[in-house]
Amino acid sequence: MTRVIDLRSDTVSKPTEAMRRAIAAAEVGDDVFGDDPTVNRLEEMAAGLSGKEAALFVASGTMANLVAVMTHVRPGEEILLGDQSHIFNYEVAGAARIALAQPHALRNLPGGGLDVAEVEAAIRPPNLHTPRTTLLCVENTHNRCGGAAIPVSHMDELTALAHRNGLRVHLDGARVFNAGVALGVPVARIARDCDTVSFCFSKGLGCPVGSILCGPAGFIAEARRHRKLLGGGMRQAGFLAAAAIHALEHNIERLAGDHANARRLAEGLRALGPFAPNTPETNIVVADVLEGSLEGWLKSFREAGVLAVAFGPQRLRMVTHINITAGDVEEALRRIERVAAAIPA
Ligand code: TLP
Repeated sequence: MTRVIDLRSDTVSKPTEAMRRAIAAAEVGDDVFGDDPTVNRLEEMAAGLSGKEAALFVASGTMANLVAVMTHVRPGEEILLGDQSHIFNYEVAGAARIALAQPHALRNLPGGGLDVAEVEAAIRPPNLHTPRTTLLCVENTHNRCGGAAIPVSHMDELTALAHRNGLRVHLDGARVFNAGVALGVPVARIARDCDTVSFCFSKGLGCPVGSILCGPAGFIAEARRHRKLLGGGMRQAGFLAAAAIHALEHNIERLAGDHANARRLAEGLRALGPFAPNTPETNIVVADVLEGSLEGWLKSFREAGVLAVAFGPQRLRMVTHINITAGDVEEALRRIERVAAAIPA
């Protein structure tokens, strides 16, 4: 039986033996009572790493972003965000349906950022008729923009503009540790002027479950109420927090290897002809399909034991992660090459 090489997402990774031991050994308590020592330790660590006062452990990146938006805005206020952002495209319109915010999507630049003049023009001056613009959401790394790592200089431009105009800034940093490794700067520097930042343990960091929202202590206290409202108050969550602590201690530096694997994968795909991949800055490869149908390719890949996902009408995505070795990338490329050779020109 051929081993399946699963590149659908970094969310598919399974815990290492060492992480499983950390989970089994976790000291736990009821976190809704504030009694779980492992969750408390994780929240302190995450606050420290992101340069914020406090943090809140949540079930998912989607919950982190929703709780952030609910806590930042009052019903009827407007949030500015990229038209390629995860919050706008993939979170079941939670910001609109549950936080009652009006999302105003602005064109994402190819590198995942936003045009400063377009952001400025979108901020509404006070007027009886218009919604108040109160929040700017930024995503780094940027998933749909091929895992682009947004440089600190652009983060600073956007936060300065937002703050000059009285807006707050939330960073969806689901993969912000990939950004930190790619840019060679601490996560606290990337998020320095963002009011809040969320990041995921269940992606490149290799955990089974969990994300975290970091920000000022008062904000996090209110966010804790919103997490409870959403049904996200977990009890002996220390089992999950233990995995996250293990990941923060062991799985950050290794992300550079995932990035190298993604670059090699993109290079190999490009050499085949029918695909036009990005030049990955982090662990995400997106490739336009130039010949043949996307569905046809995905099916042939699957039959050859390589899993990828559709990421647009004629685009596929492959993501490297902790369970994918450099050898797996070479094997995936060999399988794809065989598939491509079998398809008549
Ligand atoms: N992204 C998933 C899918 O939903 C597309 C993936 O496989 O990449 N922010 C960003 C930037 C994300 O990429 C994701 C997940 C989330 C938030 C949401 O995280 P979860 O899946 O934990 O709710």
